[in-house]
Amino acid sequence: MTESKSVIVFGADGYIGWPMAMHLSKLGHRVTAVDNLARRGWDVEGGTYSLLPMASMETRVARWKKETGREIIWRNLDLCDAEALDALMVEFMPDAVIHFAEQRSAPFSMISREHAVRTQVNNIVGNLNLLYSIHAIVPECHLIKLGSMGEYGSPNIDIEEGYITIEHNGRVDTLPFPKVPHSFYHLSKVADSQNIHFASRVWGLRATDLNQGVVYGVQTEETALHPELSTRFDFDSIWGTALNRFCVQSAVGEPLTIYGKGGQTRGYLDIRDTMACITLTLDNPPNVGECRVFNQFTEQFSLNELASVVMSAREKMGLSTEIVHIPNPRVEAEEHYYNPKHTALMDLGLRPHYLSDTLVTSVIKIVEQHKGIVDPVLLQIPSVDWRTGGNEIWEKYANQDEFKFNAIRTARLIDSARR
Ligand code: NAD
Ligand code: USQ
Repeated sequence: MTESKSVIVFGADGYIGWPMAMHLSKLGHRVTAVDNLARRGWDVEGGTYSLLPMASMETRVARWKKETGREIIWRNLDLCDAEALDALMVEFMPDAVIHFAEQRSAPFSMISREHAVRTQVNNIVGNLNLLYSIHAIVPECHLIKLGSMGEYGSPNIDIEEGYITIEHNGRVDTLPFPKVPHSFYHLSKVADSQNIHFASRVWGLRATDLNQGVVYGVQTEETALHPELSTRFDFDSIWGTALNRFCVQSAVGEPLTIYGKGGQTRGYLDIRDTMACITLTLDNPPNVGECRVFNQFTEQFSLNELASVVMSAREKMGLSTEIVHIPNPRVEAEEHYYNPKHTALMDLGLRPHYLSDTLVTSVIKIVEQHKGIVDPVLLQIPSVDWRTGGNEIWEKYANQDEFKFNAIRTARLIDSARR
């Protein structure tokens, strides 16, 4: 291990944040775990829940101490509360902060105007507060921020790691890579990236923006120590990723719901590789004023390929699977070029796990053990449609003639533009 650092993990009650806090604690870092438990509230609000039981943060840190003798300090704090954040930074004077604390569901951000606003305010304000606190209190601190591969969208050119050198009208410059994101959630990440880049330029902040692909798996060395250390596993149509949903759908005998043609291609990585990538990033900080961008994923699959990987992993275990293509509730390219670079973390020493192995050795077994608590309604129906966001406004004004006229005209314009 390299030197022991003071590290704050923001979003430490979440799917990735909790295993990360334990992993860094095991490596000997002094870890403070911070979360405002917003995500547990959003679950209550929408009637969703984790397939694996989740202990409270108090129980988790107590169990961690019992199993390992190591301490993780737990704080309930909202990143949007600037005063509380400053006090926390003064108390712990972190060498590095790892920022997972955002609303991370694309469908959630597309439910309504209120959800889009809530997502962007929570994410953009929280991140901006953090930039100010680092600048004022711990200017040497390394910000490790979780962004998303979906910030780039699916352009018809190779995707570079954050920056692209462009020659235009005889002049050349290296600029942030152009971004055409998939949702209002992904757009919040683009805004974060711009704010981080700006803060590095003007204040000399040291930052790594990790454009992460879809993370899968629930078992790390640390979560496996005790059931109370387990992390969450989402499967509903708001929070569950396609891969998680495919694993649960097949376990309960439902077909895998591929939205549209299934050519949508994304980057994927095992949760153990997320731990490794972030640890490598922490051990190799950027220079003062440097805003590094790494594309953090290990394999890429189209949805059709993903479904085939799940199907053949289940076949190896003697289990059957069916697939169905349903109308796509999202607006996205269903057949597209996709070639993002992802060599920076490999160059730092990442040794990837592979999806086909992890499904057989862990995910499918764990899902089979817990499938009894699955509510089939949460599994099947994509309850959010990208095109109808704003329906609540329609409902409010539906009886006013002028509104009806404008809304119908707008809908027709959009429809003809799409054709
Ligand atoms: P998660 O929803 O499980 O965890 C996020 C945590 O942040 C939650 O516990 C939530 O309560 C907390 N949080 C949200 N807003 C907060 C605030 N204002 N103050 C304090 N805490 C707050 O999400 P996750 O899957 O663990 O993702 C972590 C990060 O990684 C997110 O930023 C997400 O966008 C990014 N990411 C995730 C994936 C993935 O596949 N899970 C892929 C790419 C990027
Ligand atoms: N999809 C299906 N069937 C389903 C669910 C989704 O076909 O039952 C499709 C979607 O239409 C989309 C693709 O699967 O084309 C990926 O969707 P997803 O829900 O698996 O993942 P996404 O919405 O992209 O979001 C997840 C995380 C998010 C993270 C992102 C990384 O929830 O936090 O930022 O993955 S990335 O995809 O690289 O942007």
